Amino acid sequence: NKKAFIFDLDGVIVDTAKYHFLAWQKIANELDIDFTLEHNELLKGVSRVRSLDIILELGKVTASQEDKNKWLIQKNEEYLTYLVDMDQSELLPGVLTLLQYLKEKNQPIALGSASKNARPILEKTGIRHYFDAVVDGNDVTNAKPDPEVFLMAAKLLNTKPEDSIVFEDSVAGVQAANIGNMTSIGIGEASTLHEAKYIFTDFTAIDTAFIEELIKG
Ligand code: B16
Ligand code: MG
Repeated sequence: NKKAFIFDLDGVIVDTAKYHFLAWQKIANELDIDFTLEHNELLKGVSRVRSLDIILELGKVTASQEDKNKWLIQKNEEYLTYLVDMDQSELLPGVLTLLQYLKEKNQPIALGSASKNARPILEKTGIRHYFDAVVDGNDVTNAKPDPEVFLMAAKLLNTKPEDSIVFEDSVAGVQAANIGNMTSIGIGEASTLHEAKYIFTDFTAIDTAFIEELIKG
């Protein structure tokens, strides 16, 4: 069967997770909310709006919609400052090699990201042309762990969910892939991503034999 290779963006293709963290931490500091790297795991793969709610819940802060909107804008403006100088050097190890390999093998490739900033990041890192379909936070209404973003990507590639392979760094994203009946591959720490079918620390740990198995499987 025809396969679909679906990549998450933040934390899988580029290390923007650290920029999201720094931008949120700035807001949290201003609100006197303790926000650590451990708390940040909860935000990975989660939409901007939901991320703010999680931070406010951590600090037991209730806020008006007006304040929330203000902080959401502030957070994104801060985040965007980290993207200004972004180029291909910020691609995570092994990403480009895998994209090139899949292209050579004529495998359909899609992006499935919660981020509304996904498209400019693909352009800046020079990898937009590898993707046959791009689905991001502008296209979906339901955030991960809802599988909507991955199901939409598979559909655009004319591939069945069970023939789709998802690369994810977040717990919510791995759950979304599993709920969507797709093969989940966790990129990161096994202790965090234990719900994934396969787990690798990064793309350099994946060999071509494994990819060939996925293509044939
Ligand atoms: P934005 P992904 C997600 O992207 C991030 O993991 C998450 O931390 C972020 O809050 C979300 O995108 C929304 O991003 O504020 O740029 O719209 O991991 O699904 O590629
Ligand atoms: Mg991610």
